[in-house]
Amino acid sequence: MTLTLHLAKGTVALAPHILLEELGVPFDLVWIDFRENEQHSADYAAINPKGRVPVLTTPHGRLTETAAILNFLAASHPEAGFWPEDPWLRARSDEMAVYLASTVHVNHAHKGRGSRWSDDAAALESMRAKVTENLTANCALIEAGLSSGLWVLGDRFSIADIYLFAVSRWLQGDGVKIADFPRLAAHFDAMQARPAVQRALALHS
Ligand SMILES: N[C@@H](CCC(=O)N[C@@H](CS)C(=O)NCC(=O)O)C(=O)O
Repeated sequence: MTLTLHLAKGTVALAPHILLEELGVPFDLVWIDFRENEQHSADYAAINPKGRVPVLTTPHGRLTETAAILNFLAASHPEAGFWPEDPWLRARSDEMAVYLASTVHVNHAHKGRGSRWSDDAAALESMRAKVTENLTANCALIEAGLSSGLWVLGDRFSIADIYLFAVSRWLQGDGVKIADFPRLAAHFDAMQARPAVQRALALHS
């Protein structure tokens, strides 16, 4: 049984897609059409009751949550070295992943997915109004954390870089100028230059 990734364009599911390309393992893609709200269809609920992407179907079963999927894939292919064995480096990679999942992604969602938190039009507008400010503050912290080298772990490429890139692609649309964060901008450019990233991106335009 090969791996199957359920994904949608412009989403965080780009991260596991890139990792599958980086690893060079066989995989299938199943695209979910957000314009048709397919993520909330009954058929998709049978695949992921959370109504979100990504989902990775593996020989063990289905897995949700970007960080868990990245960890699983990277740990299943230790030869690639994308999730270091060293406990400190592994924790630093997780530190970035957890920050992206729990804080940055959630701040981004306040622009287009505010109805998760409120039905009140004024509250939705108020949430949207904070998005650029919140993400700018998040980027300042990430920028400071990139001080030891090009990658999140300094000179070592890891799954944290893939995750950071997928989230960084939202910045422009959220009103954040990545050029104001030179290390983050250099990270973005370096990611875009990777052949595996280009192969994945070609399907997301
Ligand atoms: N915590 C989840 C969040 C996944 C998530 O929110 N994905 C978004 C796309 S970026 C989604 O599927 N949204 C669909 C919706 O809210 O209807 C993860 O990190 O994988």
